Amino acid sequence: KSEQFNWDDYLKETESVAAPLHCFRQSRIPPTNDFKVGMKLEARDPRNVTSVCIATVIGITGARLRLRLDGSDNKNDFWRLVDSSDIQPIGTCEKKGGMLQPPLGFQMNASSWPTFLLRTLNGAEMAPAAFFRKEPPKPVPNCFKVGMKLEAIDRKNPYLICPATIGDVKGDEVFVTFDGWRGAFDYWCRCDSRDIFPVGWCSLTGDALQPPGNDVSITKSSAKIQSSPSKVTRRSMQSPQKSAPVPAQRGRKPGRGKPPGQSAV
Ligand code: MLY
Repeated sequence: KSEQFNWDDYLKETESVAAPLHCFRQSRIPPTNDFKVGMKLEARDPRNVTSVCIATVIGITGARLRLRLDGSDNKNDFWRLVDSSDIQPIGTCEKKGGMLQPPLGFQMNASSWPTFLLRTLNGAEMAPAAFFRKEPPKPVPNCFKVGMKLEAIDRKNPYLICPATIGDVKGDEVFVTFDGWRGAFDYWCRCDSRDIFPVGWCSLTGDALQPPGNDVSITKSSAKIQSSPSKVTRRSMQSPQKSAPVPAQRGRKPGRGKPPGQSAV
């Protein structure tokens, strides 16, 4: 029933261009993902970035892993690329003279951490070192331009990757705007963020790219397509009144993007 989102058509219909590959801190060919659910690794605690913790692979999605810190709850899962510098094989921390830390919100008494750690690692299936890929180099300088299209992680729903447009550029930062969502999910990030991908990324990794939302203020270029009714026109040119009864799972309040330096995480 719902037509498949197609970048080639969408770029034509919105008269826009894809941001060039070399703008992104992503490998030209997405890294292969050999990890399996249940494998353990070391990961930087996203809520306490000075800590390296034990994490378990809870899910696999494209070139990303869904991770959960051992000893933490199931409400703080996070996603990392297999070539992220936030993850490493078990043993790396110790080799570097560091100590594995309990995650923020460790569910047991802090004094039970050493025992918990031993039990967690005993007989654990550790992800082989060869599965971890080297992080690609930083692109220099920021070569994004306003209006360029990309695929971006929705930071409020980080399992989702969505069609997006560069809304602004300031120094090393870009303003990522989500097509069809009226600014509610937009954020500023560094141009070398690992959360943004070139057009076509999801189709290469096998991730499901979300279709654009229904809301009007999709992109500045949407005005151009008023004369040519098309798939995109239907999706993006509805009047606000018409698009008001959106499906429940899309019922977010419209909001404004944040100014630079306050990127929503
Ligand atoms: N359940 C979510 C879905 C919103 C997703 C928006 N992304 C795709 C930009 C919500 O309505 O909050």
